[in-house]
Amino acid sequence: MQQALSARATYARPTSSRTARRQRAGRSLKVRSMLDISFPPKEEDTSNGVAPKLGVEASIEHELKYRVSANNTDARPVKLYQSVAWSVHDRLVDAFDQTQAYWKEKDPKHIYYLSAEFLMGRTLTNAVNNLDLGGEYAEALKKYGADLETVATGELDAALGNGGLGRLAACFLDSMASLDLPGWGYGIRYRYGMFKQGVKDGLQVELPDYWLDNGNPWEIRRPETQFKVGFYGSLEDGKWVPGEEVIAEAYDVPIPGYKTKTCGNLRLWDALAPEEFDLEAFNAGDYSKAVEQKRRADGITAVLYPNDATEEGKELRLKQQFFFVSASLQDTIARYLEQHKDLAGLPDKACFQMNDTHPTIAVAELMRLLIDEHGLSYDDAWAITTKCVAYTNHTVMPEALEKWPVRVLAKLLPRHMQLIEQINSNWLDSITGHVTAKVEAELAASDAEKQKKAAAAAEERKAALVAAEAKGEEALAAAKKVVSEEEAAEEKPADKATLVEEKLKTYSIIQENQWTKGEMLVNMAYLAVVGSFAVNGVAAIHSEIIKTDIFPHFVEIFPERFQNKTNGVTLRRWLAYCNPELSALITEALGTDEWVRDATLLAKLKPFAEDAAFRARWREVKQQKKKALAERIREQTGYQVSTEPMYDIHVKRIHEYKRQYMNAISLIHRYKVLKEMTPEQRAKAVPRVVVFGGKAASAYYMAKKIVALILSIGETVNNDPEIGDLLKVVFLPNYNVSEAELIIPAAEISQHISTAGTEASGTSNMKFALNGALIIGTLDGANIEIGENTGFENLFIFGVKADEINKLREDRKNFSDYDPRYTAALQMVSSGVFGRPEYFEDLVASITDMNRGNDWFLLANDFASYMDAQDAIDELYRDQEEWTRRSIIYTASNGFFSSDRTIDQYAREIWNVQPTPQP
Ligand code: NBG
Repeated sequence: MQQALSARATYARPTSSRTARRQRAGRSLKVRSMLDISFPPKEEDTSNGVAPKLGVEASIEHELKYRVSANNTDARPVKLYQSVAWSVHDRLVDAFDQTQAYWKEKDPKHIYYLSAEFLMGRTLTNAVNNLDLGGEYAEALKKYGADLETVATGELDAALGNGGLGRLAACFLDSMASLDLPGWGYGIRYRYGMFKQGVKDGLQVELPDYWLDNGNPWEIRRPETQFKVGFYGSLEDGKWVPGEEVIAEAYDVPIPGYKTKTCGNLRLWDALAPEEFDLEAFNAGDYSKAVEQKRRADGITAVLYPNDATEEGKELRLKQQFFFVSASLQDTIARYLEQHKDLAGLPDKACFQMNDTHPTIAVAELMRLLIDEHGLSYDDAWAITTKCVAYTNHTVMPEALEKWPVRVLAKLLPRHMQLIEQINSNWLDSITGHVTAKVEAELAASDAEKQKKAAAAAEERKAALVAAEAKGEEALAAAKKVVSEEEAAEEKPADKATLVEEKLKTYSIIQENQWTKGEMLVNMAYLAVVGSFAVNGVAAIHSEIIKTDIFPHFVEIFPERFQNKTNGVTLRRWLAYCNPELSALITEALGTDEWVRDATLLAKLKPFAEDAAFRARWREVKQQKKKALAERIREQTGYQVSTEPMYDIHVKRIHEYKRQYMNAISLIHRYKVLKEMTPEQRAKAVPRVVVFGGKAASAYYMAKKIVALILSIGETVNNDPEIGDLLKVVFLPNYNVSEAELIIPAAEISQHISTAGTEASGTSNMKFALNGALIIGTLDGANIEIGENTGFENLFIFGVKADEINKLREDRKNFSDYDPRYTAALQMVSSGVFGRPEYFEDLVASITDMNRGNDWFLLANDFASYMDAQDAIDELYRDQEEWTRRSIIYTASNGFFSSDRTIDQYAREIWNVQPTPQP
């Protein structure tokens, strides 16, 4: 049947041939193309132009001449990059084919990581080093007067993700392959990735990201692996007849493990029209109809997360989710059935990890495939589904916990809506006993209380009547009236059935929209919890919060389902490769580079923190990285920044909960203080370069204003001759993985200052810590575990705690304790010190005017303690020896946050997937 794994690569997207068209229109889409059998046996295969047996140097030359068509003497950087990349590609394909063939033979259980996002960044450096070819490539490139680092900058980032969630998925793939775990990622091949962020007239602008423009040497197109995915339509005799169909076509991205033969896979789906071009319509002059199908298919894989503020946007996003989930499940089932007779054993061979709620339609789609396509009974299908599917929650922010209107789901996926109704009704039936018992217990408790009260009231009334009787008939009549009114008003015993019904609603997967009466919603997180065998949060505190605040009633029913898996990052990309200088120093100190694989070895660095000579070398490296960042800042913004000041970094998606705004306000205060200082005082001040980076979602009104405010502060401060090098405020546009690789090693202090209880984990905090940046942060997400590992005394912790938040929010309207520094800074914004006061009006009001915003993220509450922490930072920075000592302690203490550790835990405690290395 399917030959995807052994088939050789196809590089360009071919113009649609008649064969291909017929193939796509055909009923069975799992077509083995004629091409598969015409390949020569593997040993003689030179069909890619280059046999990987060619040495590195020869293969680069070959690619340069034949694939990239550049003359090697005038090889421009991008062309050189392309040739190098293609030569690495060929080596990857070999590793890939061998691994996949081996796994096919051994047939181990696989993990399939379903994710709408994979924020891969660049591939070249990672691939070369994981394949352990760094030395050979460096040598070969000498001929061109180039080094790998420079050549690597010719690559465009694969930005198929928004932020931490997508980058985590990418780190996980690296760790899965490095630990020899049979696993694939599954996602969408977005043609334009995420938008590119530019700055124009002091505002963020969004530009399309044409990341595929120069071709993509890291993917292998699989025209022989296609699946039909349906949408809309109706149910006829219980069977779904879709009203629209597209074809999902696979692209494989090999994922090389670190110094192992194992090469995993990320399979991304592209959408094709069954009939790309309607010649009849074209000939009849209807040109737009002629390409209508293609246009619609293209829309599905065009961009990551289209704005979902409109109904159309919502539908498109759900369409994307279903598209990749359906193709991925069909694909795994097809591969499974190549080797197994019936689907009962699927849970022994496949686990689907749902990365947040985006892929949770998988629960319904797996049910549909098992029942409608493979003839299983509902109960058998449910037993299989709930053994195969696991769910990771990545957020407690209500707006990111997806809820699809029943209306939208029923229109787009009528059969799935029907299945979800059935799943929900079975679920509610299964817990009615539990809920009834709960209601009865509550009633019993409140009844005893009520009976006591009722008896006392009855006694009082009796006494009143007796007293009134003594006063005469009139008084008695009046008293009787009062008594009968009181008795009528007395609380009726609650109706148990109604109470049970009300309570059941809180467990229901389908719920009424609390803001729009009558609108019914499918709560995807609830569907995920009910359909999964394991549910996990991504940091210790977050896993507790999801148990107490998000799913408490589900915890009652299946407490064993809930787990924690604290996030991690790959030390390959985030230390070894992005900071080779520091890595060399670590390796020298430890006498081995084994720490790249076994991060616990970093702990052995601790004694070096006490060694002054080592500290000096540590500082030298930091200085070198600061220099590189300063250069980047100049290129990108035109600002010249010195490398002497403290480098203070705040990079992540722009969000009110992440509180870049609070940092901005603190900088206004810092500016004000510096302005008010005498020259003597200024000479003693601790200078800082403060770097922000991050994208604001295109429709996020406040976030865009926050970006504008930071840019405006920079504009004023950086051009103020009185301030000079004492303070620079820089907004580096288009923060992405490659920028992060440059920024993080240069950081001396990094900010992770979300309102406690809002940041599920954070992962950049781990990267900064491993690169020896100190942390200023709240007791939120993984900051807490970083504090536990590093020693809280080495962090700058401030702010209210997660368990105080609800109360403080309730009290916001009465809040009056505004810090004068906060008020004065905001006053400067309102009075136009940074320009455009009207533009910033709403932003200021959002944290000062309880009628217009309500400071939901508690900036006012935390500001004073934030400033104290900032003062402590300045103070410590004066003592460079102590600062460096701590920096080393950070790197030494945080090996725990290697994604190898995280993935090992997932593999053992959730997936039950075993390492399967090749001999
Ligand atoms: C993000 C959280 C981060 C966390 C990453 C990875 C979403 C929905 N969640 O705190 O905000 O580090 O997931 O787990 O993007």
